[in-house]
Amino acid sequence: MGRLLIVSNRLPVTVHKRRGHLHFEPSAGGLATGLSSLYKSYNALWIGWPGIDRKNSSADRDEIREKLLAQNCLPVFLSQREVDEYYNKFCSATIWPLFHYFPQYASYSESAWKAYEHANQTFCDAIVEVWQQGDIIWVQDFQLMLLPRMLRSRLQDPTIGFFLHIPFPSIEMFRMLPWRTEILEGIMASDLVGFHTWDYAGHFLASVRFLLGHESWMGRIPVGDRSTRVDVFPMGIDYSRFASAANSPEVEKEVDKLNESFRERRTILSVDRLDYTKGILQRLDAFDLFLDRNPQYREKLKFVLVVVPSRTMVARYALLKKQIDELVGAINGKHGSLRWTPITYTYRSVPFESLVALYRRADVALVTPLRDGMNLVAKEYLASRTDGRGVLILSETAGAAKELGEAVTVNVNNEEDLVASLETAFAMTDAEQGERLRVMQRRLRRYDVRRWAEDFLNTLQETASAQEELRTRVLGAQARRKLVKDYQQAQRRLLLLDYDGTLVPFFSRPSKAVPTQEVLELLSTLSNSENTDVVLISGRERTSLNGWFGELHIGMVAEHGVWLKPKGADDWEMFESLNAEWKEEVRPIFELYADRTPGSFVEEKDFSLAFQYRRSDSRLGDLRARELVLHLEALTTNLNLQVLEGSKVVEVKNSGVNKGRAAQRWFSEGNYDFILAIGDDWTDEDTFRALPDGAWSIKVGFGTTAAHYNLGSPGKVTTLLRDLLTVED
Ligand code: ADQ
Repeated sequence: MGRLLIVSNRLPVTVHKRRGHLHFEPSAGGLATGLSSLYKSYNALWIGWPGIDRKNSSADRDEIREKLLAQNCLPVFLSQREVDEYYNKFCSATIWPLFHYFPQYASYSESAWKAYEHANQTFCDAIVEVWQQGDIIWVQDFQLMLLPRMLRSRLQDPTIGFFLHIPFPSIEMFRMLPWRTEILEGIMASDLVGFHTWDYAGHFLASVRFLLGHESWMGRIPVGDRSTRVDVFPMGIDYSRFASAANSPEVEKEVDKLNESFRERRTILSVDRLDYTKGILQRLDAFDLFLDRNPQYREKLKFVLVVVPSRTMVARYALLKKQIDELVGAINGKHGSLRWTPITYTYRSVPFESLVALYRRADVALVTPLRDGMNLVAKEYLASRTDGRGVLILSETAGAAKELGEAVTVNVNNEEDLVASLETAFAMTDAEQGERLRVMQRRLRRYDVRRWAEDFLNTLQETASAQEELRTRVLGAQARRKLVKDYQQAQRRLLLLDYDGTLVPFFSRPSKAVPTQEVLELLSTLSNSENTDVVLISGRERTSLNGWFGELHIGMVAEHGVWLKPKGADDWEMFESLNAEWKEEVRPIFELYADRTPGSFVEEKDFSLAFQYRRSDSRLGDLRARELVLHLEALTTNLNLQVLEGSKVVEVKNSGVNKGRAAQRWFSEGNYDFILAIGDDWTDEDTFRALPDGAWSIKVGFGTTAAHYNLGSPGKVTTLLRDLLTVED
């Protein structure tokens, strides 16, 4: 296996220049702290910005590079101006607010977007320089959403994973972004896309479906000759680091100091990066109200508010800082006394041991972001409570709430709820605290940051191998040449061709899928070639096929094998005698589902009924289809009928009739030495399975199939058919 290239905006090491000397310090933030503890154990190279202006560092660049490389880090140098435009404007003032459901804070600037593109390009150049075949690239977060696509266009079949650490918002938010298509296409070039929760993954899939028109199947989105997998990996923490630090003498000493200063008082702790998404002001307001309502707690508790400076260059953050300062002052003024200051406020990064000591000393952790991708502070608090005490109050809108059901969860917009949660926390018995903690701790210990990374990387490897398999199944140049040669040298040929989705793409209404002139001419030329039989095997009813292809010298199969029309025959014949009385009973059920599903309709053929929902909202359509199938299965057990689910269609027909049995009629009668079957959906699988050895079979699109090869689209099928007719010199 090659190396692991981790790519993120910031390196886990930040470089500062003070009084002419370079200093290398660990970076802050969830991603850096999470991944840095484990990347050293992989054969990894971490690629990112070292946090120092390109201009300031120009003379020292070689030294920085060398020292960072010794720590397996490769710096990407950006100027302060580039960082201002790309990071402070586009990332922090466009993507961040929009993805956290603050559209009113989002600004849309073309020049910031250009800077974002340019920065992604700079990262791409740096990676292209060091990438070797076999290396795995793992791109992190919203600063680099265009990077996967850029890399795919420059490297030969790279393996790329992408993880988004912030929420992926609902389509109603995401569609507001002027560059939404570019962003989606950028991410979609990855082999694997990871999110913290199913909600985010679902929102992403909905945006891909709605804005790019790509459907997904079991978290896989096939596009062209590859597919993108979307999955959920809730990020964990370095659990044992926190748990063992909690009992260390250094932390013990820090806890003693805290005890001295807080004395017997109960403590509420909150720890955040300075950010409006973290709900710091709302939390303070709720604390104010809690003190109003609960005078018995006066002088008996302490609210420890720790805020780490962040994005201070962005005006909104500077304003938030001012608002927090003022509100803390106001609450302390209102409730405090000479002996007691209710809120202890720290605005700086806190050393690890002090942080763990705070976690250990806090009776309650108040983690109430308005919106948060995951929130690692909540998990760090739990891991540090080796003493089996402590209550976590957690906002429903933090990704972590999906895993931490035993926390006291709150709706942060409901101040009453927040106040009540504090009352609940203070009233909770030690036994209950311990019980809740133990369940959450067990989960966090198992799925720690190492498992998270391993899980992501294993899934990425699996996806890459599946991609490789897919590539080998695609009808490549060599197999194609052999197919054309076999066709041209054969004495008797049979072409079994499906129509919808194979010769023409799908349309929202089946009646619109009229054959193009090109398809008609191709079918005509092929069927007029010597010793060549062309058979159209379709699910459509006879009238459409007759209307479109009646003039051609070809064989036809309608309604998935119910009706056959041999070449040159005037009339259709029934494959075997069938009855359709069942339709009277089943039709009302179909109609009921169609009435309840806007955009759907019931298609009636001689021996089948179909619920077509390609034009419906696809989530509703899929749901109704599943309900309909269950309903029908119960009803049709005694009726010798089969229920089939296809691409946006549920169909009921007489059992025992299928395309494979119809196709057999042709190849068992003619003495063919070349047979080619092409189709795109489940009904064509019957044809593929029925084929004799040595026949060629091609599925249009990707996914599991009995066919030997895949082709990407109907356009590629027509090109292949044209190639059959082209004799090479
Ligand atoms: P962040 O928004 O940075 O991360 P979070 O997950 O809470 O948020 O991580 C913050 C990290 O910084 C924690 O490890 C914490 O210990 C540390 N920290 C916070 N305040 C500190 C202080 N004053 N001193 C020292 N350390 C401090 C983004 C997303 C999150 C997601 C993570 C990981 O916004 O939703 O959980 O990435 O994917």
